[in-house]
Amino acid sequence: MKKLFMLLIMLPILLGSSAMAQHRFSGEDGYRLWLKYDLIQDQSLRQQYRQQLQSFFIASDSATVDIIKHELTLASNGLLGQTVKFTDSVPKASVVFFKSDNPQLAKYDIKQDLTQLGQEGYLLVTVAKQILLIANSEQGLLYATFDLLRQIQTGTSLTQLNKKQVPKVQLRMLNHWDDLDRHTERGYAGQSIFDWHKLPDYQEQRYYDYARANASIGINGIVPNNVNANALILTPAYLHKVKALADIFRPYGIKVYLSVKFSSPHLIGGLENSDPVKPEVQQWWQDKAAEIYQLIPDFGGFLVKANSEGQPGPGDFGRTHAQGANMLARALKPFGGNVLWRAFVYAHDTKAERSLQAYNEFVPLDGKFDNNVSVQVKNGPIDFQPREPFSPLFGAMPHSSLAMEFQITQEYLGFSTHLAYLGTLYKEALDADTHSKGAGSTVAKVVDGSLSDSPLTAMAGVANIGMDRNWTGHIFGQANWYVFGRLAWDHDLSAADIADEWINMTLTHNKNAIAQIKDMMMSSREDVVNYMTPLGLHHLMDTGHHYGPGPWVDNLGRADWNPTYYHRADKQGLGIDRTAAGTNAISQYAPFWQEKLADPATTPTELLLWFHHLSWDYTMPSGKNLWYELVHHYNMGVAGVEKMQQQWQSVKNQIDPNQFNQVEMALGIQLKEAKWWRDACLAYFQTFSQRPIPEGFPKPAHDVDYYQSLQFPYAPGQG
Ligand code: BDP
Repeated sequence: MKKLFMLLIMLPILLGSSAMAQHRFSGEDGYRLWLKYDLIQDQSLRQQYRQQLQSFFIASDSATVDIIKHELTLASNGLLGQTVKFTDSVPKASVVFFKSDNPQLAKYDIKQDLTQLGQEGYLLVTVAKQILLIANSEQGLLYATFDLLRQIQTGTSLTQLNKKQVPKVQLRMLNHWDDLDRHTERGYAGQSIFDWHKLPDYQEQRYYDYARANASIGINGIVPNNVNANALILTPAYLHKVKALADIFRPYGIKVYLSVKFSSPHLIGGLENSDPVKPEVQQWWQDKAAEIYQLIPDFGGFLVKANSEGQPGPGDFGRTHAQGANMLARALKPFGGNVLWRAFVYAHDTKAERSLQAYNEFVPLDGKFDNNVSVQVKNGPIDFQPREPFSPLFGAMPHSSLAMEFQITQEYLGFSTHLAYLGTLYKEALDADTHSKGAGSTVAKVVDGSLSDSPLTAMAGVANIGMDRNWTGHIFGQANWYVFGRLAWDHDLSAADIADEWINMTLTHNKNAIAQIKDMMMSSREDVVNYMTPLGLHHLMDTGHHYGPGPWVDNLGRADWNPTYYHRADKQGLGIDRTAAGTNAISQYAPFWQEKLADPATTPTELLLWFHHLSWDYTMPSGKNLWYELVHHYNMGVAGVEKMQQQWQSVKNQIDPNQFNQVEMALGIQLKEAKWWRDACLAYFQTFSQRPIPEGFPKPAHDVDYYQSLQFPYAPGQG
């Protein structure tokens, strides 16, 4: 009886645990990113690679060479199931690593000017049956190693390699918006990976894995702390922690930079203020630079957010951005450091419409920045919206170095539950033609310096990395980290090809599945644009946390924080007039664009409401009116997510069950939120348009009051 009783008690528990077990998936947790090195399943391919990669010659000994050897060992064991063999004999080796000063290289007929490779470039070539990796530095050889491994991971033939790679941009950087207490501003993948409390003594394995992943895609600089900087980062205790990170990252070719607070001389130096023209302030920064370089001889430099969103800056003393930036640049110059000075500024006491302000402040300073300063410009004139035109600063400062700043973390594109491949966004911005020096003056050419011979070229991405087991929360967030690095290295690569590589290395080798997933990725960002901010709408998100829609918000401390400032919906129509009749933001673009953007008929449809306030009855290129097209676009966004769900189901058998399940759940959230965005925005805009939802489209599930009542006090990543 007692036994039966026990069994009755246990039964639900047993049943419960077996039911739970159904939801536990063993397998890939995503930690290995795109560097999985699982055994190649195609036996003949594996056999071929085993032949071609039998033994390696790599001269010299250093921490970077150790990393190369370790990587080759991991890859050979994993991908080929073959123990790696290093040999001393160049003729006998199947793979030879040559630094360009190696005399044995003379025996090969390499018809290339190796000086062109610079300090980071490399050749990856097959000569007879040998594979040669040639570079001027070990860092170049490390990049070549990862390239070779990428060829193998993606199943590419090694018999006729003939690659010459030189990065197009000098500084390829991740900017972490991580606070010293491990909160990550706009971070959706858990706490910061930088454990400042335990540094310098406790050095997480993650730091090494992070460095390795970055090196594999060519990232060579990181800023571990938030642009909304804490002055404490420059105190000796923290500098020792920074040194520990720099020591770990160095052999991977990664330099550490720091975000600094402009008022540091006052805050931690005890000076009366931080006015950049004061000799004692200049001296303070010079001493600080010397102190840093004593600890970190290859320190990268400073990233500065000044006179923006409440941050201190030279403007506090009536000085210009150039005066502030140059003061820091001169302190770093003797040691080879650089300043990345952000152009994301908009002031509360300025009357000019927000999209005009960065240009108004910076263009008059063109040519006034020292040559170790780069002005770091967000891709669009407002703020990392799902779609923006290119920032008019690109092309308008020919005598300054301009760095591109992209956001990898999806602050405005659904956090870490929405699948939005940003390769297409980055390419759209880089390929945009500024027409500043005639047709073909693309943003990419401004950024890589080829249009104006900038002395310093850089691309920065605001990281989406945190302590989540898979680093980025959403597995597809890894693709955004990946594509950022690949494009910073070579902006001529295509978003589709990079997606292909990433899927192959991360998710599956199955050709049909790759095609499906690539298709999902390539249209995903447009889906987000459609269900959040179609046709050039922007800044419709809710306040503070920026989670979900808030087009009705009109009561914030500053006019230009309100979504109503940007969409200007009224009984007549929708959109902000940035033509000469309105804010005249179009005047900041080259004449080619001014002419096009002045007229809605010649304005790109996807940016119509960015530049024009149009009547609800305005006839769109489709022949339908604006209201219809708006509803249509919001619904296309939702339909896009539904399609992604179907496509994902179709690849189920080709994907690790754990990863499949995670993405499936996230797509479920994405669909719910896409509908939420659509319904909330349309219900709200309908109060102005006074038109019914056109036939064939669903009506919003609730009224505006309902959507307006939703509160999310604990949404992650708040500033
Ligand atoms: C905004 C973010 C804010 C950042 C700011 C910046 O909401 O958290 O501090 O950009 O780039 O988009 O400085």
